[in-house]
Amino acid sequence: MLKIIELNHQKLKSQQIVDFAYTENLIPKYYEFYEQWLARKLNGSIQYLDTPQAAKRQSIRNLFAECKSALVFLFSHLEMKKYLDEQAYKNKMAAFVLGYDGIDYHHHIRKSLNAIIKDHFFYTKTVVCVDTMPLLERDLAYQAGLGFIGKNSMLIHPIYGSQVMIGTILLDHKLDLSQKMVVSSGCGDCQNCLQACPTNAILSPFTVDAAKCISAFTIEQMKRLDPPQGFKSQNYIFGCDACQNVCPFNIEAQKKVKANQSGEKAAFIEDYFLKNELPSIETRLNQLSNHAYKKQFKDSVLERTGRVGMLKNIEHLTD
Ligand code: B12
Ligand code: SF4
Ligand code: SF4
Repeated sequence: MLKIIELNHQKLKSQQIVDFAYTENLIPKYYEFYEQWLARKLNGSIQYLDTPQAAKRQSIRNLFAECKSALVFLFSHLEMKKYLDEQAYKNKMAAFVLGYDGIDYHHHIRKSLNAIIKDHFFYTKTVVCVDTMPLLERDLAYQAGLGFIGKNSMLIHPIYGSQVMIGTILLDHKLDLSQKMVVSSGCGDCQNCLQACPTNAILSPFTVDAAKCISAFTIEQMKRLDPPQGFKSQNYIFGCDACQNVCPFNIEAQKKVKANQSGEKAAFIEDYFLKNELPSIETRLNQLSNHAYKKQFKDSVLERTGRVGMLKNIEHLTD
């Protein structure tokens, strides 16, 4: 199987997969940290994390009873991140929004992993996980040897940095593959991310308070709640990369890639939200119906937030 995937290296690269790893370790190492995080109510208004489903994360078997192993993949949007940094737009968006040709990374990753399943695992039972399953994805990627957990709580690949999304194939049997060594933490004495967070959402190393995080406020909270203090200092209208921008691993990783902007949808989002002044975007959104917005941003991550959610983000920056 490894041979087949190696042969298809170009194919993996074309899907923006920069690394993958195999693991038979189905118990998260830091589940207790997750429980304590919930006990402190650091999930803020993200209710779905704190339900009877939460405990499912104690073992991958709770999610897929026959599971024996996992293949964990990292999908990178670093080239888009470099492109956006070079443009230095006044309005900012997290790079993952535009990074997969402007297509929602859930769709992109699901499609890629389903194609791998069709080629290599069509004979067996599998489960694809991207973001939404009760699975601690960073913990799994860490245990699979794909990187370490930084103080900003990101999974950081030692070469490709943290501008990577995680996608997983769970399998009902073991593969004849070797497992990578766990990567030891590279943070050392660095505190850049804690200092750079505009809203002080990183309370202490590894501990993010979702109630204070710009990413949560702009992506998860559709209602017109008060923004976290410090929100206005950065002009992030969707997502936030501030705690990754200052990370030495990302700065180094960026030096090794070429800036790349690709995809019609990404170009459309860039034109609409990054090349225009906020008040004119606000006017435009106000003149649009919810239905028309959904149609224009179909298949992008902006579809989920909807017109009202985007307007909320922008209004808080312009008022
Ligand atoms: C809820 C959620 C959020 C919340 C809460 C984030 C948080 N830090 O907890 C909000 C909305 C704020 C958020 C924001 C973002 N998110 Co988010 N999010 C999730 C989601 C759905 C669940 C995460 C979760 O359970 N959080 C609770 C905390 C306690 O768990 P955790 O962060 O996984 O942390 C684990 C480890 O850090 C470990 N740990 C704790 N202490 C220590 C100490 C050591 C030494 C070690 C090794 C480990 C360790 O304990 C935890 C349990 O195992 C995951 C997808 C998934 N199913 O896992 C995506 C996910 C974590 N998000 C992702 C991304 C990309 C982001 C953003 C960068 C998006 C953006 N640009 O705007 C920001 C980054 C903010 C930040 N600094 O974390 C990616 C992360 C990829 C990566 N390279 O790490 C994920 C994995 C989605 C994906 N499929 O790729 N997110
Ligand atoms: S994503 Fe932004 S607001 Fe959230 S922890 Fe990182 S820097 Fe702070
Ligand atoms: S900025 Fe520094 S402390 Fe934060 S994750 Fe990167 S290396 Fe670790």
